Amino acid sequence: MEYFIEQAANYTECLNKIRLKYGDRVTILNQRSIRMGGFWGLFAKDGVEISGFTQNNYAKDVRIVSPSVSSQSIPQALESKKNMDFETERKKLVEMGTAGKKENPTWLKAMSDMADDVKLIKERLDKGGAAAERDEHPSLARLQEAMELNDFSSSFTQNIIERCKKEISFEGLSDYDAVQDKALEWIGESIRLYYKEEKFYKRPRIMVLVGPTGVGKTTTIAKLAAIFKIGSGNASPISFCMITIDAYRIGAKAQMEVYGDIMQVPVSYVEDYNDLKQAIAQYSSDMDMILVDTIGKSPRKSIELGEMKQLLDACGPSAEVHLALAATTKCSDIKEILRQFEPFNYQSVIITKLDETIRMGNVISALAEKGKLVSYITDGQKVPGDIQRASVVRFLINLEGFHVKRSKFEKLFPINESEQVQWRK
Ligand SMILES: Nc1nc2c(ncn2[C@@H]2O[C@H](COP(=O)(O)OP(=O)(O)OP(=O)(O)O)[C@@H](O)[C@H]2O)c(=O)[nH]1
Ligand SMILES: [Mg+2]
Repeated sequence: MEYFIEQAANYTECLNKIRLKYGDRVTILNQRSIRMGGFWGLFAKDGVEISGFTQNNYAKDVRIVSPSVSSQSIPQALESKKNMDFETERKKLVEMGTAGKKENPTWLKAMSDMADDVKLIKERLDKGGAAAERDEHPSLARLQEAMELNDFSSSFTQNIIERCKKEISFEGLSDYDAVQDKALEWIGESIRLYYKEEKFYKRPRIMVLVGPTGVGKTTTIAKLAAIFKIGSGNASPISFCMITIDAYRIGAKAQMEVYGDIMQVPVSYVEDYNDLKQAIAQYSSDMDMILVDTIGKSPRKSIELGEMKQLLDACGPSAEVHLALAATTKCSDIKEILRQFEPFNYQSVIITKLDETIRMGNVISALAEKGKLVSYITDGQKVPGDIQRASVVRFLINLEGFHVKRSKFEKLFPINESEQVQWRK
């Protein structure tokens, strides 16, 4: 009996290689995906490694029995396999082979247990052990972990990791600080901000907020109203009104009335397309801006969303639609909401409830993958205080486990001063 380890580009090729060298009477102990060649996962190619032993007495066909490492965790198992003393293993197998007559129940039980272990290891590797097995550079493994901690999607994370491999030299990778700075720069570049110069707005500027139930649309409308009432940055205060089509829900009218009273601005309630058209026509002559709050509909109710879309058509084609989204939503749900609200032709996304999460990777990944722009972020229940113009740095500093050099990133991603919200004390 002879122990062997063979590598090839794929499983079939590897098996052929083994058959050619050792014939058909071999027992396969283990197979695993590997990266062949290169350093630390750089320039390496995917491949397969099969280990086993030639077996003259028992095996008729190629078959899988077991490695003896399965009671360990996957990283431990992989590590101990890497460090395996093959000579000792070989001796163990020889002993098992000679002592292990087919009729020996202890031997058969051991073989059956080991086969179960192999199955377990394979399942675990299929689920996620593969990443641990890839033999990534320690800095890249650390970066990947940090990104996973922040709920970045796996495709977004992989893009960043691959970019590091392509664009950072081997020596460069050993400086983790520099690697995470580069990664932050690329993450920052993926965040696209919505910004439109004042001169491009048609008067009256109509701003509509749509979005799922309870994300903070009405509260955000009130916060925006406060910004326009007070004036932000260099912009002077403007005249505006609020319209809501959320007149039926218990408390909705009262909520809007309270904000209207605080802000001393007119509030209108509309029920259908004609009402809305009439209200807009009425306000158009003396208002600089009209803020339209909508009913929170679950993105799953596409028929109701369709009705709302028809109603909002009354605002005309120049109306600016913003989609409000809670930062606490998971990445796949954000992508689904972005898709469901597509018929509204929203120009930007407003991220609400930033204060309720420490993870921003979900939002950043989903917006980048769907190519969406972000205009405002809100981070608390206080009206008017908790709202800001979206900025790349604001997203970056929210990331857990990254050290963000604020001044460096503020230079890289400057904030347009005139657009900043400046609250008067
Ligand atoms: N923590 C936190 N809470 C917020 C934020 N914005 C809104 N809220 C709270 O979220 C809850 C729902 O806010 P609304 O403004 O009524 O949400 P909505 O989207 O208008 O809800 P519907 O009209 O029912 O769809 C309220 O309790 C708000 O105070 C925020 O940025 N952070
Ligand atoms: Mg509301």
